Amino acid sequence: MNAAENKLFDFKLKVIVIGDAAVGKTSLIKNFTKGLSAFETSTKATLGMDIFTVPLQISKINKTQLNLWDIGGGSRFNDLRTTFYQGTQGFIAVVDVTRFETFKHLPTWIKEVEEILGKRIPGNILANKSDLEDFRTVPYKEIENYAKRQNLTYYRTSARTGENVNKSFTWLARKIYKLLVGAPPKIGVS
Ligand SMILES: Nc1nc2c(ncn2[C@@H]2O[C@H](COP(=O)(O)OP(=O)(O)OP(=O)(O)O)[C@@H](O)[C@H]2O)c(=O)[nH]1
Ligand SMILES: [Mg+2]
Repeated sequence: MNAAENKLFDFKLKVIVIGDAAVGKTSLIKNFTKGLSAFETSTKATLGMDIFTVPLQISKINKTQLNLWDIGGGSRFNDLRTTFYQGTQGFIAVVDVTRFETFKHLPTWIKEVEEILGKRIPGNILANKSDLEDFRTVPYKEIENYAKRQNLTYYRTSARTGENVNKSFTWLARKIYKLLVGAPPKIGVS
């Protein structure tokens, strides 16, 4: 990106998308950045990491760009992966509701981010593949309880139907944005 393009945005937000292999991270990002028609039933595993960039209309004053770092979930990227976490301002942790082990591994993913960054950052949990209700093995209540304990927000999503994809991604971007700009001043008479 050259200097002129750099000036186009007042805020650039970095969000990592994490979770086990094949939970649907890339599919969700593609749905968010390219729309429903981008869904593919057969996908290639992400090798290492990919970055997807999208402009967001969060405020009338500031132009914001969201950089989504799509982190390959395959275990062969274990060593490489954490180098991508530096400077991230938020995370989206994805679970595949048809594979219970992907939920079991969720705390490890979230802890890894906190350990690398040395602090808590805003994040949400996506219970993905909600369209595959007949094959669901993870009780939503368990995800909800875990999210509550961790003070995180959780959404049921589907990259296939688009359920809650926009809502969950923009919710996180807004949360990070608000933390960056601070709460707007209260106007009133004291
Ligand atoms: N039915 C359904 N299938 C999905 C959904 N999201 C992803 N998939 C499928 O799940 C498989 C894996 O999707 P990916 O998006 O490549 O998964 P990933 O998490 O990026 O995987 P890695 O890159 O290996 O970490 C593909 O066959 C997708 O079509 C969903 O919401 N519903
Ligand atoms: Mg992927």
